[in-house]
Amino acid sequence: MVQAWYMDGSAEDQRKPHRLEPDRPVTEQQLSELGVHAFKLDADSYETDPELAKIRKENNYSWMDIITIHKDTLPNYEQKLKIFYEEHLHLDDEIRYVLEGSGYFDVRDKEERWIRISMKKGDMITLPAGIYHRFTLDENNYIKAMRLFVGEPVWTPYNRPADKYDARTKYLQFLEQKA
Ligand code: KMT
Ligand code: NI
Repeated sequence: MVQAWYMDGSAEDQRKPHRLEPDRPVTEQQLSELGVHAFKLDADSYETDPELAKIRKENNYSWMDIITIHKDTLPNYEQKLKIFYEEHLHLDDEIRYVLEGSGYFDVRDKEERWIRISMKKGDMITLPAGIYHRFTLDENNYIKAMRLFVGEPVWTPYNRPADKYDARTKYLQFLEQKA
């Protein structure tokens, strides 16, 4: 099961865990109420894994690439990390599958509190269109992840505030109907 927890408010290094004290863990059930879904797959066999093939087929994740985030491999590393950590949303789902290394996806809950999701090798996550979120490396400073998309990818992040978009309105309606 993916590990997730409420964050503290400290401005310390974003790569640190920032666990609230006392600890407030977040379950996969709580994440799914926010429209966030986490799965575990066998990352060593991603090239031939029938489970991954099934997920891609059932969800029309026709497009994929692999991104390696490390200071020696990613062009404009520092700048990209800054962009990833700006609170933003997308007009489409964000789907990531960790093949190596690790990192954190932070998502806002219904009361706008930050939840930190620890993503390690084998973890797949789907963030719904319209959810405010951000990404950071952790203290290992390395992640290799598959990015999946339905059709031709559009990566545009809309930094908060981005409330005028249809994807945001729809996401808020989804939360309402869950409440
Ligand atoms: C994103 O959109 O925030 C990213 O692609 C982050 C890196 S994927 C682990
Ligand atoms: Ni994003």
